[in-house]
Amino acid sequence: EVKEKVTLNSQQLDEVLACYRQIESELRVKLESLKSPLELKFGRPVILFIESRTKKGKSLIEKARRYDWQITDETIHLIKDIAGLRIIVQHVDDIDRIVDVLRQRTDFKVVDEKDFVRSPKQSGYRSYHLIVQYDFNDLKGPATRYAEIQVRTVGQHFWAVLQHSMMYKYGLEVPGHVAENLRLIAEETSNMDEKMMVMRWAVSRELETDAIRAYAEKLV
Ligand code: 0O2
Repeated sequence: EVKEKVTLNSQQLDEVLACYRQIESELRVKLESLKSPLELKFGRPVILFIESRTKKGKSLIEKARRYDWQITDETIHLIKDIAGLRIIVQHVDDIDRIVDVLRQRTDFKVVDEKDFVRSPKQSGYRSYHLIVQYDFNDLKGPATRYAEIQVRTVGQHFWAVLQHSMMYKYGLEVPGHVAENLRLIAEETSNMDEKMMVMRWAVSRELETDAIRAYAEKLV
């Protein structure tokens, strides 16, 4: 029943996924390359690490089924997160810095943005998501494809990794109190992120006002 939705044979699907793995590795090099200049500019490692993945055929087919999509060799490229990359930064205000840098690139183009930092998901999930349009060359020649880049703090990452392994995508019926507690923990994590950022302001002198000094002294 699932297979009927997919009019690609498994060799064609493998070829498509191989192209997205190429895109993943090309974009990864570009994002990794931002680390050194940012560290030099801000005097600290703004980007802690980068993660990336190309969706597995199985999870692509599941996604197509969820949305009731027909997957052909053309429509498969409308799925914009087959190649996904994640930038883990130190502080919440680093997210906007990275997003600004990404918006200015001419080797890919930001075509969509979702700000789950200022508008967290119902689950409590926080991250900044961008869809980029990327021109590249595969064995058949030039092509334009999409990829997703997520930007999040190490605090947001801590929450997302543990929450994901507990519930996300497993289709488990999660008891209401667990979901509610996870949401509260996301809130606490976000408060810690903010306190850490204020501590950085307090020690770095990049922002030095009486209000920040007073706030930093009060925080525990
Ligand atoms: P994985 O394992 O990271 O590859 P959709 O793409 O349709 O599932 P939507 O809302 O259209 O969802 O796209 P969105 O929200 O921009 O991106 C979905 C991705 O965000 C997920 O990718 C996760 O990486 C992440 N995400 C969204 N909500 C949550 C959440 O509640 N908890 C955690 N831990 N991560 C979340 P994938 O491909 O589903 O998963």
